[in-house]
Amino acid sequence: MLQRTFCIIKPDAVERQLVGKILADIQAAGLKVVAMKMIHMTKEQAQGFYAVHKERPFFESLTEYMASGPVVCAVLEAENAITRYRELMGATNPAQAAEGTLRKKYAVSLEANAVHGSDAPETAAFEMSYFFNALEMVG
Ligand code: IDP
Ligand code: MG
Repeated sequence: MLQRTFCIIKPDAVERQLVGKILADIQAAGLKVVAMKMIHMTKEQAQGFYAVHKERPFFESLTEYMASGPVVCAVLEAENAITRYRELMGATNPAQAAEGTLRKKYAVSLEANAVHGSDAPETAAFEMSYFFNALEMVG
């Protein structure tokens, strides 16, 4: 099933000039970029994006971090894009991420873990529409 998923290259990775490397890995894995932009979120925008986590103890720190610098948002398209991109990202905690995954290669901590990816079709739909309108997605 041709599917779309939502990706963020997080502030720590943008700061360390890893955008090109991460996009190269994403494309090498067969995921096609169909929308992309760089933004610097406000704290409120980060809180809205991560609203699903608002009761979690790390919510305050996470949203502060996501608003701490620019990020690159993208929509990726492929067969089974959601699962494939989650596999490419690796485990949330880079200490547990498998060899070759984006988080193993590029993350610095559990919070500053380089990349975001949607975890299900419903979250992918919400996340894409949070940052992109239909005119901004090609194909
Ligand atoms: P995911 O990004 O792998 O889907 P989630 O559980 O959805 O992981 O958590 C969202 C983000 O919140 C993580 O990517 C990470 O940046 C941060 N995070 C998750 N758990 C913790 C924690 O225990 N401490 C600090 N930050 C966390
Ligand atoms: Mg998640």
